[in-house]
Amino acid sequence: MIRLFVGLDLPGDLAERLAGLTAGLPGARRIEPENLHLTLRFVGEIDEATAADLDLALTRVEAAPFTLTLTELGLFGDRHRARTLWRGVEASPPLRRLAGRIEAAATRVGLAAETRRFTPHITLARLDSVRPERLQRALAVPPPPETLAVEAFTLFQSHLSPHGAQYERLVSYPLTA
Ligand code: 2AM
Repeated sequence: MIRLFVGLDLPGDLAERLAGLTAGLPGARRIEPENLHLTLRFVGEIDEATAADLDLALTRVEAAPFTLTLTELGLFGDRHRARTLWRGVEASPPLRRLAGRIEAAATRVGLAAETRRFTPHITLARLDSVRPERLQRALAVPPPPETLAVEAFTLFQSHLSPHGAQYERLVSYPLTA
């Protein structure tokens, strides 16, 4: 079995700037710049044969390159406990289209359809029981504008460990006009 997801890799300089946004935040376990990414489709544990089928289906996904705009900082969690700090991404039509085609590829190879709404984001830090109000001041400052030129998408393998997950880039699928 192999734990996979499909996402967008980030250029190193952008990843460094994004990682810098969470420096010094209370209770934040920062994601290392080389692990930052945007998930388009979480796959989870699948067998090697299905992974090979998925790879083939992903090579057939067609989409033109496009540019993404990064948006605000935000939190997942609840009123009492923030769990994840992320930078949002504009859910533009080309991004939705690409995610939709990847979803279609995933269901074609027999994966269960994704039922959760697509909320594109780049997770920057995991938070240890931080009360959301402790982060309000940091989140109120708009982060510097950033864009991302999307010229490929990537199949990642997730390696879980007690020190946090490491994401290995397995295959890059170029977008062509
Ligand atoms: P997250 O950053 O919001 O946690 C690898 O785990 C990537 O897949 C992460 O970006 C994670 O999003 C995303 N993901 C989506 N659904 C997931 C799930 N059910 N379990 C683990 N990761 C998931």
